[in-house]
Amino acid sequence: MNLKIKLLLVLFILFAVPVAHALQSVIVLNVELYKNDTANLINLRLESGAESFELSAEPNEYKIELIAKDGVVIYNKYFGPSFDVMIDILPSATPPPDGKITVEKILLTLKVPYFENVKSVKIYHSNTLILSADIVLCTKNQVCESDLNENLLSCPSDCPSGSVDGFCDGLIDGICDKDCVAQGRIEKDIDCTCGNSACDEREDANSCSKDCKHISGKKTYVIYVIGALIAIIFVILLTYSFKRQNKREEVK
Ligand SMILES: [Ca+2]
Ligand SMILES: [Ca+2]
Ligand SMILES: [Ca+2]
Repeated sequence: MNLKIKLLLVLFILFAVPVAHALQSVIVLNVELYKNDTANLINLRLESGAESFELSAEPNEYKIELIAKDGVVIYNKYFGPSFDVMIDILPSATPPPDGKITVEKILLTLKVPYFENVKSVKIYHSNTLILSADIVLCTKNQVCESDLNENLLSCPSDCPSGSVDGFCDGLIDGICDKDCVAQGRIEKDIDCTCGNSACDEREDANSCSKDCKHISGKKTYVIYVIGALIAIIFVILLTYSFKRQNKREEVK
C-alpha cells in the first residue's frame, strides 16, 4: 500500500467514522427480548448521543421501525442479537461446549435517531411483529415528569435547565443541575463548581469571575514555567559571560 493511500485511510478513520456516529438527539430504548418472540419496552428517554453501532441497513433477523404520526415508516434498521452468553462455572461442573449457554431473555439498549413527528416503535423478528409501543416523550402540564420520559431535551417546556430529570444538562446559566451532582459529573456544569475558590478546568474569567480573577489556573501555570525557563537561561548566560571575562583577564 503506498503512502498516499495509507494517509487517506488514516484521515478517513479520523474524520469519517466520528462524523458517521456524531452526537445527535437519540431515543434510548431499553427492551426485554425473549427467545419465544415476545418483547417488552421497559423504558425510553431522549438523550444526546450516537445511534447504536449494532443497528445496520443490512437485512438481519430482527428489524426496528419508527412510525410517524401520519403512519409513515420514518426509520428502519436491522440487528442480530445473540441469546448465547459466556458463563463462569464452578471448576467441578462440566463446562458447556465453547463455554456458552443459551438464555431465554436478554436486555437490549437500542439508540435510534429522534424525529419530532415520531409516534411509535415496532420490532419484528423475521417479519413477525413482536413489539409495538407508543413513544411518549412529553406530556405538557408544567410538571417535569422524568418517570414519563420527560427531560430537558424531550420536554423543555416542563423541564427547564437545572430540573431533576435524570439528565445532566451542563448549561452555563447560574443554576447547578442536581443531576450532574448525583451522577458525579459536577465538572460538566460550571454552575456546580463556580464559587469553590478554585479556577477549575472548564472555568475562566468570563464564565466564572468569582474563581478565575484574570487568567485561568492553567494559564498561570504556563506563565510560571516560561518565567522559570527565562530565569534559568539568564543565569546560564551570565555565568558563561563571567567565565569568559575571567579567562580574558587571566590571558592579559
Ligand atoms: Ca409533564
Ligand atoms: Ca437535569
Ligand atoms: Ca447549569
